[in-house]
Amino acid sequence: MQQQPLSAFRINQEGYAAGLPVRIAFTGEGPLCLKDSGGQVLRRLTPDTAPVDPASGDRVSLVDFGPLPQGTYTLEGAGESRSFTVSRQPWRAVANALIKGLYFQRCGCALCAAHVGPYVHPPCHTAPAVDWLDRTASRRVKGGWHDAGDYGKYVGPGAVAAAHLMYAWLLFPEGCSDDLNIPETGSGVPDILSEAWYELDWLLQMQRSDGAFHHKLTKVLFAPFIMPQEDRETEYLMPTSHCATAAASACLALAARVYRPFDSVFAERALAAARRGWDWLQAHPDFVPFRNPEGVRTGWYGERTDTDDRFWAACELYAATGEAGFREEAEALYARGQNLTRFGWADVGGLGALCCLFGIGEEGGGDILYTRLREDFIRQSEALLPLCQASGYGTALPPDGYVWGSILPILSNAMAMILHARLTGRREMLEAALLQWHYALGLNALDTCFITGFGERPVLHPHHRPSGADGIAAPVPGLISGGPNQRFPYPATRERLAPDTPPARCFLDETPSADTNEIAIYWNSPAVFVAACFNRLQDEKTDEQGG
Ligand code: 9MR
Ligand code: ZN
Repeated sequence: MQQQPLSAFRINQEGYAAGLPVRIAFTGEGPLCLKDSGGQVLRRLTPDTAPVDPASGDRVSLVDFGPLPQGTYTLEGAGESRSFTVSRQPWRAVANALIKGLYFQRCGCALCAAHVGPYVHPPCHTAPAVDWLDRTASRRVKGGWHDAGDYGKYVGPGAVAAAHLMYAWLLFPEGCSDDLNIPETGSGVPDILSEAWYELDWLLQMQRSDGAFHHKLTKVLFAPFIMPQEDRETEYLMPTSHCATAAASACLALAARVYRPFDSVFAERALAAARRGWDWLQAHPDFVPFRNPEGVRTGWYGERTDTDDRFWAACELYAATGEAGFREEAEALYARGQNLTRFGWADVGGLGALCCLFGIGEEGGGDILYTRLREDFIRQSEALLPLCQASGYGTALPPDGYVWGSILPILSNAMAMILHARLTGRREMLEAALLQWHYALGLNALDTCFITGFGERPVLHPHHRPSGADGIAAPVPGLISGGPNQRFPYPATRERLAPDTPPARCFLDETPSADTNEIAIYWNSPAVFVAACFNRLQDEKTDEQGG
């Protein structure tokens, strides 16, 4: 599969929604025009000479055509043309696929043709897991999602990913469709919650009898590029950690709230586990960072502090129980200073804010956890707008922000802007968030759709073991690539990129490039949140337009 050359027009390759502004980027010179399907010129303009965008090195103009009626349109300029469509439901399929992407990551069960077409495999990783610190102890740990391109399963990242799904459903239920064709479809539980449950059930099994959570369930080394059922070396329950325990407790307390209407027994189990996790944290106040044991080379997921994780846990436990003790803990942790706009595996202050603002609310949160926190959140997220404005493509990332998995800060910032817009009604915040969704789907320096199976120029060779080993040319669909990374590229990636490659172009659509082109559950999950938001909004707007 050969990619076409980069176009001077960068667009959302899955199209645009009627009712939401159509924005495109133009890297060419001279005039451009927009034509309708009959060839009639609707708009003609000559962008000012654009300054060089520091992240990409491109001279790029962002053009805003405003909302357009449904139809097919053609852009012409710089000697080329490119078409896009505007429709009522442009992102429904991709939003579904992003959730379904997590289904493809399910461990311990067979993936059958009825649900995954050609991407079948028998159950994987079914042997008992051995306790790293007590090799005589072993037990079967079932389920969970493979973390990323590897087959490891990590508690903190898994908890964050499941939380993104639960919050997507809590805030935008209409944006999460219920026809994913997973085994649970039609069960009465929304599909997105059934998918999250698969991870939550695994999380519960990762708790040790004293309440702490194992940091991860992995092997000593990453597997070669083989199918998961062929990966038969021993999986270990690695030592416990503060961050894993706090994140799992937060996530399970949230689950208690979310699943209560569907399965009260499960909700109670989740809450009891969250409480035991919290009690362990209280009994072990001094943070100890997780380190990979000697010889272990699988993912580290190291963090410098657990204050944000504890803050999130205290908020969720308060939201789930209403107990004053949790509220006081959350207030005290908040007083120590929290970044409220981050939603990634390492920084979860944003999830605490999400809980306070939309789960606890004004009455329960009072002066500190609602009024003050809300002001603080609005102030912190305000800073994201100038970040977008400073970027040629409107991307919510500074030029030096292209780290491993740059899609995470981009989508995490989109989440913060969406919440900001929901609190204040500020349209420009929502439109800036929408640009991040467009980025993921092709409006970027690479003219690449970062979601497998979608767009005209999709990622074709993600660093993903099943995609590499299944003998099928097309990668597993619905997985989002980590994207450009200028920080610590692997020597092999570095060799393939010119030394002066601008940050937003440090990307290789090649299987070995884990540092730029891996996929991960916690990159799919914020994309699900953002997709659910825009899947919903455009419905409302098109209805207004009669659309
Ligand atoms: O997402 C992680 C990224 O933030 C780190 O910079 C990178 C290097 O430590 O690791 C990433 O996580 C990987 C994990 O360690 C193992 N599974 C694959 C993950 C995605 O690349
Ligand atoms: Zn597996």
